[in-house]
Amino acid sequence: MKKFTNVQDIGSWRDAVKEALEIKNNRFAWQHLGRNRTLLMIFFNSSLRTRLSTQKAAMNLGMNVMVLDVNQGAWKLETERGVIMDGDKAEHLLEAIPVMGCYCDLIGVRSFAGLTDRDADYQERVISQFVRYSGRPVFSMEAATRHPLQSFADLITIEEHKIKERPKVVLTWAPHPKSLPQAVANSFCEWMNVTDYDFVVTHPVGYELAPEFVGNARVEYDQRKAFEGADFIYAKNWSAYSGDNYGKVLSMDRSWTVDAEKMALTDNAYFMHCLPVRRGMIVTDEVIESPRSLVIPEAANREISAQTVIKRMLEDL
Ligand code: AN0
Ligand code: CP
Repeated sequence: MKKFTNVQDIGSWRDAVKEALEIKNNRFAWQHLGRNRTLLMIFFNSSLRTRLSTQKAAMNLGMNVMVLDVNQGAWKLETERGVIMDGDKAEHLLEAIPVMGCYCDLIGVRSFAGLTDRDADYQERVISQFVRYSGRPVFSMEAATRHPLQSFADLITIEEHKIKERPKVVLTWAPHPKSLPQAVANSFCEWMNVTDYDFVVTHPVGYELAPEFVGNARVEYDQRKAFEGADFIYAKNWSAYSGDNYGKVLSMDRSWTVDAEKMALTDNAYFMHCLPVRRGMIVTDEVIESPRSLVIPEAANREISAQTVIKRMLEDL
């Protein structure tokens, strides 16, 4: 594997989950692959899970790991070509990327959407420059429009817990005080849409996601109706995608918070969220602490999704 930025890059999802579960059962069996190999993780944004799980995954494979927090101690990077660099940015990505490529064998990049210029975000300008100019295999640790390591971990978690061949999986918008990217929701849609699950998306009017991500999913504006008979409830906030409202918070309506009364409409569904989560806004304490909450196993599977991707990249070096 030379690149991991979207669901297509993983190939067969069933083979990928099978391989992930083999790795989970024997995570130190491929230590030889990473010997004398170096992973460079580059963060333009904060992280807890991605940072720790990806480093752990690389260490399980015997790799050395270097981490660069671009906003803490590195030169401020210009990302647009053709600008006169007379401001506060001391270095251009077009030099920084090939330089970083010189010091490592694989690169992981986290670079969130800016949420001001929709076209720029949806063209994935930052991660695509890493793919093009680093000379190394590159994987996304959440880019502007997708978070594939998260979605892969979510898929593994659903496969481990489902009791029906075709479970009903519901992605629900939930309120949050800050503008958040659509990346986690987009990516979850993209990964659910390659499975044969019964997949439903529910959100208030105005929070429609990009049609290329929604695909053939059923969109249901009535959250309670969407929850009926569900096997998995996947909560996430995202800011508006549509037109002039791009990146805006249109509503903080707490009637969309996932609570026990709404979970009672489901078929004893599991609750999922990628974390970090705001209690009282996205979900009540009662639901996230209940035995049906999968948030911790889901986070644990981030190590496994990362290890599967890194293993495949090492095998192809
Ligand atoms: C980020 C987001 O919504 O994309 C990261 C989630 C994994 N969340 C926050 O910034 C709170
Ligand atoms: N779920 C996730 O990606 O968490 P972090 O932002 O803490 O890495």
